[in-house]
Amino acid sequence: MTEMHLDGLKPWGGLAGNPLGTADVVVAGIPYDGSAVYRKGAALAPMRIRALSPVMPPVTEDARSLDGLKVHDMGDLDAGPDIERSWSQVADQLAAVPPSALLTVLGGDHCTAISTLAAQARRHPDLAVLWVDAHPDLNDFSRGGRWTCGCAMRRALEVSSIGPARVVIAGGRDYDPEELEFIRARGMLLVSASELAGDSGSARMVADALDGKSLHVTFDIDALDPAFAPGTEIPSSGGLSTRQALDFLRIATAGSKLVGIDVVEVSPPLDHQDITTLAALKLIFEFWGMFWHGKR
Ligand SMILES: [Mn+2]
Repeated sequence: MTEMHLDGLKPWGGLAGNPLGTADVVVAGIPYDGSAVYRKGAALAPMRIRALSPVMPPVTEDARSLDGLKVHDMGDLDAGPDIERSWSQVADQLAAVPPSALLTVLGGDHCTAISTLAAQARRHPDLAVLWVDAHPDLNDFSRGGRWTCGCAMRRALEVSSIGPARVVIAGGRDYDPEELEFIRARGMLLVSASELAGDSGSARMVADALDGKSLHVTFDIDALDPAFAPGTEIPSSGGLSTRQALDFLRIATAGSKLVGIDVVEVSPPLDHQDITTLAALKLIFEFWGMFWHGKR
């Protein structure tokens, strides 16, 4: 692979380096992929995302500056070899971030969201969640265990006490029958990748469901089509373009108070010329723009 020249450029578009107490955005990595059953590699994502973060200009795609946005990067949090044992310690560290800051977590496989959502539920008791993913991850038991990726949301809801009705799933296209059962029985809103690709009506329906709520977005990069994000544990065809995902996020979160995002399942060893890492960075910077400009 040809390495990128980043001489003279600073991490996170030059926005980082502020103290935790005054930061508008706090970044943390969870370099863990012990729950990935198909292919590993997501543990290397925080390092790669950080390494390439200097290429991002502190300006959003709609030509608005992120100047003044204070970012603090607290580094990586150690989940050890087994998230079933470590999720609460990781959650404690994230929960200590002042609630006024937008939390930005770099996974890890999707089971790192168990810690992230547990922390967010403590920081924001009225939390709603937008789960953007090709898969709902709602199995009680999947592919040999209860703490595998196919169970990530099921475990996260259990340990965080977030009610399923407070979660919207978007971008879905691969389901286990048990998951659909759970979604129907709990009255969850599921908007498929096909519906999102169709027109903006389904994005506005999601916006209605999330209106006025403190919102955390957990973004599994496999929500994007493999053409746009090939470096992931289990690519799923028929997904969103990065363009569709950004437009969806903008519409769906317009009426919410944004409190955090985690981007998971980026797997640098499976990537091609960093396409997937750069897609993750684009999502993060545009989300920061939605947060920053939405506050003003
Ligand atoms: Mn997932």
